[in-house]
Amino acid sequence: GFLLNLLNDPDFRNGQATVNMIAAKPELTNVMRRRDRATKLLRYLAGVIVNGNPDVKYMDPTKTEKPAVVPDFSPNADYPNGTKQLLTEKGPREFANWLKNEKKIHFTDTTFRDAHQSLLATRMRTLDMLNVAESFAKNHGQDVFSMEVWGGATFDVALRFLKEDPWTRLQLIREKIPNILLQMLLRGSNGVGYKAYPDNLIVSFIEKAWENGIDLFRIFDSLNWIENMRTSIRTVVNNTDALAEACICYTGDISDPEKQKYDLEYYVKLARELENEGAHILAIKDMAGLLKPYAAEKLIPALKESVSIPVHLHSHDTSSMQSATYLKAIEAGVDVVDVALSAMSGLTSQPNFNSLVATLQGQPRGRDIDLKSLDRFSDYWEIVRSYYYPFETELRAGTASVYRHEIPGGQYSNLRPQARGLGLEDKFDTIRENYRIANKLFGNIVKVTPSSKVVGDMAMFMTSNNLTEADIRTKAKELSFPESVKALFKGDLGQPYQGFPEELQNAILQDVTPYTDRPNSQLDPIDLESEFEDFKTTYGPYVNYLDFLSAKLYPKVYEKYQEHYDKYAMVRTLPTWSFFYGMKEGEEILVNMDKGKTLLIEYVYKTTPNDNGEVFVTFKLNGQTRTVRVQDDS
Ligand code: 3PY
Ligand code: ZN
Repeated sequence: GFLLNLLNDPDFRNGQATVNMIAAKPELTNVMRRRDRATKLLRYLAGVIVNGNPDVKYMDPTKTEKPAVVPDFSPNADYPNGTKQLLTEKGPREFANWLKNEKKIHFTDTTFRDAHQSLLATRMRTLDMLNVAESFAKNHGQDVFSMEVWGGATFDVALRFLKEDPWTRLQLIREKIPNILLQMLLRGSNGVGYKAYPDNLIVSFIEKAWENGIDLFRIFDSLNWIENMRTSIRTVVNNTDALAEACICYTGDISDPEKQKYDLEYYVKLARELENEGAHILAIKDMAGLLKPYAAEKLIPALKESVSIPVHLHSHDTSSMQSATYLKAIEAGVDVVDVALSAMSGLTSQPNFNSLVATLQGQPRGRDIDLKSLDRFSDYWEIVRSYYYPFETELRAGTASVYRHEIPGGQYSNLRPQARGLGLEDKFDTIRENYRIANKLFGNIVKVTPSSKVVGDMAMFMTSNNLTEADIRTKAKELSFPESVKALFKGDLGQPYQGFPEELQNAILQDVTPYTDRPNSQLDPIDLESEFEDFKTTYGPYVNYLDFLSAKLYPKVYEKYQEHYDKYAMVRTLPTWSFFYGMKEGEEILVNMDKGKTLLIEYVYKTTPNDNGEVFVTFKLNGQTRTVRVQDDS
């Protein structure tokens, strides 16, 4: 029983480390560990009850938790076959051909990734996705082309703020959604981080992401520099059976004669190159929502004529016009569009799935989807979204200003809290304008993670130091620029189209010599095997190879995550309301630890702090009284 239980435990299930762990700790029993984990969860809850969750900056006492209703499904019924089965049957090349010949439009649902990254600062917890995943896959498994569930900022935020393991998230989602393609966003050589990593780390990361559930890798580079995407595309194509979807990041405006740098020819050429690199699917990644309807009407047919692979369109509705863009794109023959369920759509997120389905009903490219059911899933998300109120952005309406500043959706929603953090909230308009100016000074670059962050850093720098465009041009040699700006100009993110503006580059870099080859070729490969052995020596027998990869990508974040895990165990199992806001006296929660094992936790009361500032918090754990001591930080 012990071995099987352990192997079934998703937190310990991945990789050879499981075997090592048993070998190293034969005396360990599952029961002991479970009891220990329950105690740790009580310690976590007591901490939040007394001191709050450090990630929640303000708590609104008028808000209360409402139950989110999961739409009906039969736990015993089979999943309908979907694109996952089709990919397995056909293989990636033939699957892409099938997609290209489809008459009806296909939908990617971004609710589990980009939607919450762009609306809720990426804070959506695994639990809230898992609760609805099986029902969605059973009710709509035949309706959805893919679900974007991983990558982008989710990896970092899961570890850093939610204190949960992103790999476990992927495994659990895969388990509940065995029939729909699972998609991730990969920043090429930057992986799921903000800088270039050694090639062999990227290769290993992709292989493991595939083994753990990813079927479609959407690969981009923040400067549209193919050199930074090649390793990723090749790895997906040669080392996995997944789909390699390569992106052109859309910037500027091909319909604006004033914005000539990135014209139709530029995109067509890039698309052809990506096809030649071996991509199965081409994506247009419109990260800021700049692709206007009439521009789409030109771009889509031009791309469809120039490449023979299917075309997948991604946009953000910051301007509020992007459903019109989708309609034009669908009429022009785009193969797949990215949407989010109503309650998680709009503004800096993707256009509205439900409404687009309704709009296309009875039309030649429309799909026959049970809209009432789809709406029930939106209802679920509407309630769940309310659990995340501290992370909501202040945006109330779409804005045409996006065409001027070109700030990506995910970044735009983050900019105000970031400005607040720097004491610049009342200068938000200046920051947006400085973002535009910074981009101009940089020579009008593609702006998406991580290049967008550099432009954002520059905008903050200009704003907090009251610097104008003329100041930068004339005084650049005397200024101490943010590190990220220096790194960009040095070549650490790769080479922008048509190069860097030389004068500014010289002024920023001073004595440092820039380089023009791939940032990865500046980095030595990692000795993965021996470093993994060292890693296990440092962190003990419980860690596995996937943890090791997390630690290689985010060393400090991983270390903190591991400390948290050692103290508080699997906090991802706690209901979201308790995780963020603690509990009320007399409240009871159910916590599903692992298969079939449930804890019933009641919060009974807490003492006032004693002279040492200690508070004693009393719970009932499955009916037994337990008291936890917490230091009051106030
Ligand atoms: C990311 O890289 O996280 C993005 O969503 C870019 O648009
Ligand atoms: Zn996006």
